[in-house]
Amino acid sequence: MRLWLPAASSMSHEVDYLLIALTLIAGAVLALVFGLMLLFVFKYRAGSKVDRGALAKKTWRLESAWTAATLLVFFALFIWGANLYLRLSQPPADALTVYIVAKQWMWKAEHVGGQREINAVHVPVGRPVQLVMTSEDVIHDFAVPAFRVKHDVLPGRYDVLWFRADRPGTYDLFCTRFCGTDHAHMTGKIVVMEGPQYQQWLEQNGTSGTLVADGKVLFMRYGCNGCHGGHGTVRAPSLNGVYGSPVPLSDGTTVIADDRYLRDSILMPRSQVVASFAPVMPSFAGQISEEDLIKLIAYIKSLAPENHS
Ligand code: HEC
Ligand SMILES: [Cu+2]
Repeated sequence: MRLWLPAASSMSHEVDYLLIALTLIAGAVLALVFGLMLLFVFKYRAGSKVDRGALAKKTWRLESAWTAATLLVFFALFIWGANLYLRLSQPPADALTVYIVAKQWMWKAEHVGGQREINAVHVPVGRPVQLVMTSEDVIHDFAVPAFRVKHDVLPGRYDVLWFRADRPGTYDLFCTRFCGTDHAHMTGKIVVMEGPQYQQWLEQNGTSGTLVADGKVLFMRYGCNGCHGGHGTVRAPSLNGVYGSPVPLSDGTTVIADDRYLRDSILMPRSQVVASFAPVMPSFAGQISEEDLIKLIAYIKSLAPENHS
């Protein structure tokens, strides 16, 4: 029997250290409090012959010293935990994107090259991978214990989780949010491969169209190019180079155009209107499936910045 989970990602040891430290400190506090309590219960039990006379004097020095010490220890733990949490929630800029669509009761994965799989995700070793995830029905939760990562997957929005797998192998994927009758069977495998094998896998599973190529077709089919093509009658912002760049909005704020922003722009255009444009873009909510959305977004991401020469 294995007592400790395999550790297969760049963050797994750090998460383990934090967990061990928290357990040890909580254990020490528990032992101290309960130890003293039991000691006094025994020592001052009814009828025992001990001096109950002179009560110890309260000293402010002692009071403030132990209060400050406790505060410091727990504050240090907070900083440690918050720092790790923030790094776990910030995918590196060079991360490879894989799209995940959850539904009762399966995981669908789509790679940028158009490769699709169900209840499995193939990733290369040693490279940061970010999963852009959404659900077609209820709330699910993507959890890979060997990587020490888990994240809720919600309908109607994108949630991002990232990891860097450091050891080739096959690792369990679980849904850890109770999501209906077959929740317990909503499992899968993360297959971590060496670079060359991964390339081979990509080639063998390549389909006719990449996400970008399919997205381009959809961009025409849904009539996006009528406004965003640059020669329509409606004035709409050019989408070239928009991904990853700051977008000034009509309410005076600025957002960085990430996957989430692009998604919201298509489904809820009124929620974030680009500064100096009229809010005339129709909402496509309910008309575009999650899989088509992924393709449209992949296509928009592929549009290179314009040359302002
Ligand atoms: C009727 C014209 C029209 C159509 C059709 C249209 N859009 Fe738009 N779109 C606009 C306008 C105008 C804006 C700027 C105002 C706003 O943000 O709502 C915009 C904004 C956007 C933005 C944000 C751009 C930025 O610079 O931040 C994205 C992304 C986008 N549209 C994608 C699409 C996609 C994908 C489609 C097709 C599914 C589409 N649009 C269809 C008019 C249109
Ligand atoms: Cu689930």
